[in-house]
Order: sequence, then structure tokens, then C-alpha cells
Amino acid sequence: MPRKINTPLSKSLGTLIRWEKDNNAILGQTTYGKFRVEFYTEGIVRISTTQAEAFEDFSYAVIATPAFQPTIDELEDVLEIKTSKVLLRITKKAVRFGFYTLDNQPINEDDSAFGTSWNGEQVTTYKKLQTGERFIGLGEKTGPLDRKGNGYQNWNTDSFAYSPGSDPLYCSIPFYIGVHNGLAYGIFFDNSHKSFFNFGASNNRFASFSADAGEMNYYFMHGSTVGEIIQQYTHLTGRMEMPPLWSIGYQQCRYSYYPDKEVLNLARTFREKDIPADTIVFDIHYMDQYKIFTWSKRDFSDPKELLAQLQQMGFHVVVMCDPGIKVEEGYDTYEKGMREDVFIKYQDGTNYTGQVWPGWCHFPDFTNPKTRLWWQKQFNDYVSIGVEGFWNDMNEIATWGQMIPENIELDFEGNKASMRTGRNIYGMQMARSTYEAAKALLKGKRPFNLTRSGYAGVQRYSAVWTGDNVAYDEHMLLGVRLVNSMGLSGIAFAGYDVGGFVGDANSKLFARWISIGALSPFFRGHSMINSRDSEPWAYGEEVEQISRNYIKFRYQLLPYLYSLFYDASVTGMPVQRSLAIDYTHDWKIYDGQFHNQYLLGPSILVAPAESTKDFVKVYLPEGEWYSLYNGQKYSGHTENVVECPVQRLPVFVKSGALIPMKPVLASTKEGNDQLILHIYTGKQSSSFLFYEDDGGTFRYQQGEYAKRQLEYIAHERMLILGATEGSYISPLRKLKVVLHGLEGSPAQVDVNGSPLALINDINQFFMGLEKFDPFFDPEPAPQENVHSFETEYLPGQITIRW
Ligand code: NBV
Repeated sequence: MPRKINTPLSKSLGTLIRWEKDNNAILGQTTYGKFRVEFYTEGIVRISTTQAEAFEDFSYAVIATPAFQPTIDELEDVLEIKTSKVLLRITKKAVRFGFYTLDNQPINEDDSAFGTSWNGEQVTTYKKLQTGERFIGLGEKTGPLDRKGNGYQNWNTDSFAYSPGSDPLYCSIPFYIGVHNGLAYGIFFDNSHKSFFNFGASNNRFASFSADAGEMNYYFMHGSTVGEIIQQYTHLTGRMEMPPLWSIGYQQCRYSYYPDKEVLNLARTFREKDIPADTIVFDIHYMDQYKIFTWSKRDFSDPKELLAQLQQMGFHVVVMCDPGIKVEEGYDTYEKGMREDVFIKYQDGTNYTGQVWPGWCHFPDFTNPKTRLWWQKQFNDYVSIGVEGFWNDMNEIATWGQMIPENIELDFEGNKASMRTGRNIYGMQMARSTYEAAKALLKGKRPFNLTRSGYAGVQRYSAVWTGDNVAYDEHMLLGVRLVNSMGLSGIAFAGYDVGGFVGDANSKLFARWISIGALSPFFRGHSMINSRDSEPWAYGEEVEQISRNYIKFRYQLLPYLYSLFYDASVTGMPVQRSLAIDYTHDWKIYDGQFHNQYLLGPSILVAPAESTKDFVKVYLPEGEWYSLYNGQKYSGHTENVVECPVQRLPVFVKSGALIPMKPVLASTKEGNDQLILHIYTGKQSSSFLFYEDDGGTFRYQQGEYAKRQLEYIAHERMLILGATEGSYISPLRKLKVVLHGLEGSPAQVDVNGSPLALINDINQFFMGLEKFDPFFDPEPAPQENVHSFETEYLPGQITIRW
């Protein structure tokens, strides 16, 4: 019987008809389509499959090119390609792709029946579920760390007040990491259409990824660690540039601070209350009727003067940037935009009009180089008065009705594409336009750029925050997981609204949130219009004290943090690290009880706990750990019930940790010449790359930095500060070394051959956190095994023995 309906059934690639080698690529023709295999490195393989005449060769995400010549072995039923990292097998009878270790263990294999299939325009690749397989990553996605059993959709969405189960949110990063049998691999599905990931949801057979249209175009990568896979993924999609140092200090925001007097008052209060901060963020009320590039005459009559005063107090300014340009004769930006024809359009050539804050608006086509240049010109007015930071909001695109028509067309660098292809990348292209504009205009100074919406590769242009979160405990922990997940997916500079955007936090919740935020990459307090005041001092004296304490702690940690950002810019390694990065095959870390835990850098383990809890169970993975608060030692592979009163966020330091710090400052602007290097002695040797530069220009890209390897050699009781590399002259002159966990109280150390007295220094227990708060019970007495000494900071090698 012939079928009487027109909907197609799923159909897979079919069998191999012929294949050839074309430069570095392997091209194959099958019964129902064709494929192309390319090696970007020995560990990164791109597989493209299509039913169209030609392969698509356009990506906003990928900046790498294929760079490895594979050799192919043709056997009777299979093509085999072996590199030093991976073995790829392509079966001929039904064309399926399988990746194996060199000793033939399966890493990732197509489902033997489905492989890559088309269901109408929708294209899907089905991968066999491996025993015990877990799935992590996928960027800004709610849900557990281990995504097994769950399904997700990528379709950038303005998700006001989302819940811990909402999907999709604002950002699409179609990249995940699979873990099983001691192995790990990554898959990046570079297709910007609406896409779906199924990690064994509603089935026990496969994990799959599919898109509503376009090509099956994915990159498989394999490395021995998750860190290596993140490095491979960011080799493909790029890494962040160094952020300006001030942007990793504390940023204060609300929707919105106005008028100018209130802003000045806010800035002054930080200084008067001795709470460090670097940035004041201006939300939409600075504008005249929400029109971007204008200032409200009533509330901000002299923005230049205001910014000068803020600058004098050591503050930087970030301004809100919305993509909606009000349709209004006489509004300069609108008129110029019309003249230069920069807006997104329907097929008949009329500009799309949608409603958002300012009323009916047109929206710039950021996928058009001409529009990006026009956008740049608009930013002159901000930059000329001293704005150095930009905040890209509503770029999903959010409009009233939340249903951007899908027949709108985008330029796509001259390739033309509809919103079906373009929606998921619009936000990233806005962030890119803003970053490029700011960079061009700031003439050598680093801009700070923040975006809500994004796609894979957005890390090259912007930090990302998790949008409109809500003020309750579960949401606070969700934010931590979102940042952990973004870190696994290439976005090292991420954060959440501390205190919760929607709704009112209570004192305990705010205190807990700001302590966790102080140990996250992007640290900003923010809250919604008509919500209660939410500055560090708005919740009473106790919370003010806790906030000051943790913000000061962050400022002391800046040398460590800044070095982590450098690492992110070079390797893609996130600042906030899910435990899945370093302890991938320890199944405990995926347990829902522990999956919010993370490491700040390699050595500081943070165990976020609800504000309502007095005790929390913490899992300490392999190694030895010290409590930050009393130096108590814990062995690894243990579950520990620890106290978590609101003034003490559970934090542990890994044995072997090397943590460069500095004395506390009011803002990053204040200079200082002392490095305080904490070392947590123990059985484990370790190393840490300590990095400095001028904190604000791009000269580091020409070698103007000072970096040195710090090395702890456990069995020799020795610490080496390697010779400094680079042409930046460090302002450091004094070195204080703090040795934690020293047994037997030695009286002296040997510094470059000369003896120096070692003092017992229990003041250093808390690494600069306030030790005894008048409001709280005293801590359990620290063990007396912290010692320190001071010496000269020299750029050449310093060898210390004890
Ligand atoms: O510009 C106002 C807000 C902003 O404060 C928030 O952080 C963004 O996520 N913006 C959304 C627009 C409207 C929110 C209701």
C-alpha cells in the first residue's frame, strides 16, 4: 500500500558508494547523502553530513582550520584512520562513525541502525549509550551536573524569573562532554538552528543531537582529561582576552540607580563603609525614555561630570545597551540607522518592527559588517565621557510577545539567512559588535563587555551572566551550577546576580549569596525595579560585616584570580571549575548532594550551602584538604558534615596549594608592593603560574607581562619562585610567605642560601578573612602551625627551603 500522507519517515545515510581524499579531507558519497571528515588536530575530528549538493562552510563559532593530514587504511568493510590520539572507524555497509582508543576501547559510536538520519528537514545523529555514561556541559542549562536521562533545547529565550527546571534560557552552547569507563570526549554540534540534545531521555538506547534544519556538522574531540577537552573546544571556538582588572572587582548594579545624586551617594557609601568595589552599573533609567545612546536630561544632566567624579573615587562605569532602536523621527541613532540601512528586515525589504522598552523599535542586523561599523560610531558618545564597560541585554532578541517572526532575514556576512538560522547567534553578534566597537574606540584600553544571550564562541567577546534569577536558595545554587556548566563549555568569565534579581532576599540569603559570589568569576550585585534595596549594607550590620569580609577576601585573592583569568585566556580553563574537570572519574562528585561544589582555580574548594542550613555535607575528593577557617586537615575521598553558619561559607584549600594574594585595598586602582604567598604544605607537590601585567591595556599581547612559575616540591620541603618572564616591571617589592600545616615548628628558612627567621603567625589562618567577628561566636581555635616570614620580592629565581 502506498503511504497516503506526506510527512517523511526518518532515513539514515545509507551505504558507502565511493570515497576519496581531497586535500586533508575525506569525502564520501552514500546512498542518501554525503559526508566529509576533517582533522583539526590529531584529537579533533570534524564530521559533516548533508543531503544538499555542497557542504556549508560558514561558522560564527569556529575560528580554527583543519591542520592534520590523516592516513587512511581501507579494509573490506571499513575505513580506518588512526592518529596518535584516536582511531576513527567508518563502516561501509551502513555508513556509521565510531571513535576508539588506540587499544580499541569504544569512546563514542553511532547507533548502528540510525547513525545520522534525516526526518524531513530535521537532522539527528544517534550515539550508542555506553555503559555508565554521564553527560556534562551544554553551557547555560538548568538541571543536574550529570545530564544523563535529560533532554534539552537550544533556542535563545528571554526567560524572566526562570525556574530551576526551565529550558531553554538565554544562551546556546551546543557542546557537551561524555564520560565513561575512565574515558572522556567532547562533541560540539555547530548548527545554530533550534537544536535538541537527548542524553538518554525517554529511552535507554542512545544519546542524540539534532537540529531543525541545516547540516549535521559536529566536532568530536578526545583527550586524556576534561581539561584537555576544554582546551580542544576552545582551540576551535576561541578564548577570552584578558579582562580589565577592575572588572573582576566587585560591581554594584540595580535596575536602576538614578538620579546622579543617588549614584554618587552609592559610590561614596562604599568608600565610607570600607567595602571594596570597582564598578557602578547604569541600568536602563540612565537613558532618555529607554533610547540607547541618550542620557535622561532630568536625572543625568551632566554625565561627563558625573563620570569624572566617580573616576576620582576610583570607580568605573558600565552602561546598559539594548538592541531595540526606537522608531522616532528626530532620534539621532534611529535616523542614522535608517539612512545607513542597518536594521533586520522581512523578505520584502521592510524593516522589522517589534515592541520593547522604548516602544516600537527596529533592530540592528549585527550579522552585517556595515551594521557593526555603524554601531561602533554610536559608541563614541559613551567612550568620550569615560564609559569603559558595556552590558548587552535583551539580545535573544526579547520583544513583547516573545515571538520574533522566523521569516525575518539576516545578512549573515553576505550569506543571507532567516531567523531560524540566526536567532541563536544574534546575541553573540551583538556582543561582538559592542566589543569590537569598544575596543576600537578605547584605543588600547581593555573594555569590559557583558552579555545575556550568546552562542558557542561568545567567550571571545564577552562575559556572560545568567539573566533574571530569583531570590531564593535553590536558585542561588542553580546559579552556581549554571556557572560551573558554562565553565565546562568555554565560558570562563560568567556570573549570576548576587542577591537574586526578581523578588526580595532576606538577610541570611543575601549574606550567603555574596560570600559565594565573592568566589565566582563575575561578581555583581543586582536587583529588579521595585525590589528592596540590595547593597551590601542594606540588610543590617551583621550582613554588612559578612559582605565586607568576603568582598575584602576577594580583593586579597586578586593576584590568584587574575592569574586564573590569564590561564583562561591561554588554555580556556575556567576560573570556576566543576569538580568534573579535575575529578572526572570519581562518581561521588556527580551525586546531587555534592554537584554544586566547585574549585576556584586549582586549589580552593567551595561548598555552597543553602542559607537556611547550619550544617552541610561536603565531599572532599582525592588528596588532602585544609579547612580555610581553622586549618583542620581532612583526608580526601571522604564525606564530611561541616558547620556552615551564615558568616562561614564552607571553603577548603587543597594540600599543595600555592595562592598568591595581596593586602586588602579599596579598589583595584590602589597600588601595592607586597605579595603574600600562601602555601599549604603536604605530601603533594604542585605548581602555579603567577601572572601580572598592567591590568588595563593590550600590551600584554606583545609580551608586556611578568609571569613566573611557582613550584612546591613536597618531599624536599622547598618552594621555588621561578625567574620572571616578560617585559612588564612588576610593582612588587616585598614578599611575605605564609606556610600552612608545617609540622615540628621549624625556627628558620633558607632563602636563596641565607637563613631567615620564621615566625608563628596564626593571624594568617583565614588568608585575610576577618578572624573574630564581634557579632559571632569565636571560631574553634586554629592549630598553631602557620608560619611566615618576609623578604624582598626579586624578579629572579627565589629558592626557599625549610
Ligand atoms: O534593563 C532592565 C533589566 C535588567 O536589569 C536585567 O538584568 C535584564 O536581565 N532587563 C533584563 C530588562 C527587563 C527585565 C524585567
